[in-house]
Amino acid sequence: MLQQLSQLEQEALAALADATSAEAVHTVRVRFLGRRGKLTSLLKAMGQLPAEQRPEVGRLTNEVKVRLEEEVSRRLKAIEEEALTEALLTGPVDVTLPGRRPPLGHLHPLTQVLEEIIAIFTSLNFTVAEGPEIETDWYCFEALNMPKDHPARDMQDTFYVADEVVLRTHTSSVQIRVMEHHPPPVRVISPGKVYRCDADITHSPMFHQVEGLLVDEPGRVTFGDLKGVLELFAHRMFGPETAVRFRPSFFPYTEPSAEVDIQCVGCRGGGCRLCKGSGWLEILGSGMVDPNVFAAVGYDPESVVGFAFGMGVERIAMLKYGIDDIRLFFENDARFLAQF
Ligand code: 2NM
Repeated sequence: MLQQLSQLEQEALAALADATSAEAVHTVRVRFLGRRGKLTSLLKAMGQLPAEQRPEVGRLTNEVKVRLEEEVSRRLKAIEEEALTEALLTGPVDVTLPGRRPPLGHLHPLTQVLEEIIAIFTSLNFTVAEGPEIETDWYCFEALNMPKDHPARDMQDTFYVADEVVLRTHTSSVQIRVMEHHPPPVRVISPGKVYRCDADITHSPMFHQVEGLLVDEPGRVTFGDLKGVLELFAHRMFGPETAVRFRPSFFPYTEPSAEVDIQCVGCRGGGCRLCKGSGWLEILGSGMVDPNVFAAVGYDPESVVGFAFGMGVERIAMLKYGIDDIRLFFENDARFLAQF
């Protein structure tokens, strides 16, 4: 009887070891431990044993039963783990792949270019001034040598908030405010949003400008200083090998006035679609501040000299990165923005 019991245990353990699925384990369990299983039959046969042997055999049979139940649980657990590992390694999920990093944002390309422009001028000891985006006619036009009947006002397609109140068309208005409150010397740039009633692939009704102003005593500021500062700016922004030229122009608030061109970044001067065949790209406007502007802010036009300049941040960014449509900056398409 005891030998039969031991044989039965070995047989059951071997069958469990061979069982590779949960169903197979269950079949083995029923075969040995079920109500009509082999172990149960053996227990029933115990009735034929001499009474003094029964407790000992009963105890051993029970021990075998417990051991086999434990082995059944172990096998089921092992099979489940194997199946999971197999599923993870061969299924649609590759657990050996590195995790996905959450996407990190960064500054908007216009903010990056704006900060770069500001860094160049602050390195030359210009300070930064800001002012209101809603301006009076005086700060936006009148003080800048553009009286009501001045043809230059037609050049500005202005958003009117009320009679005499406008969305600023340039940040020169900030420099008028600076000069009103500070005697010379003045060395300031004014970055910020400006508004013009205009919209196509190179014009947005809202865009960003940086204007600059330097005022000092006569003899301490010349057109040569203007050229030096703006050439340095162009070289830092577009590379030291970039050719720069000054071309005569007109602005109501400067005399003489000049537009600054750089050698085309698309063709290096040979002529292409970007520069419309000229080999040059306009990057900003500039000039020596008109005495009428100094008079308007209460400076003595005879005892101060200054230069000023203004640029569009979008235009600089478009030229620097070869972007052909200004609207890309404002559509917030992450596929565009992520490139900068
Ligand atoms: C430009 C071109 C030339 C300019 C003038 C002034 C001020 F307030 F001092 F008169 N600020 N900015 C200026 C001069 C702006 O932008 C194309």
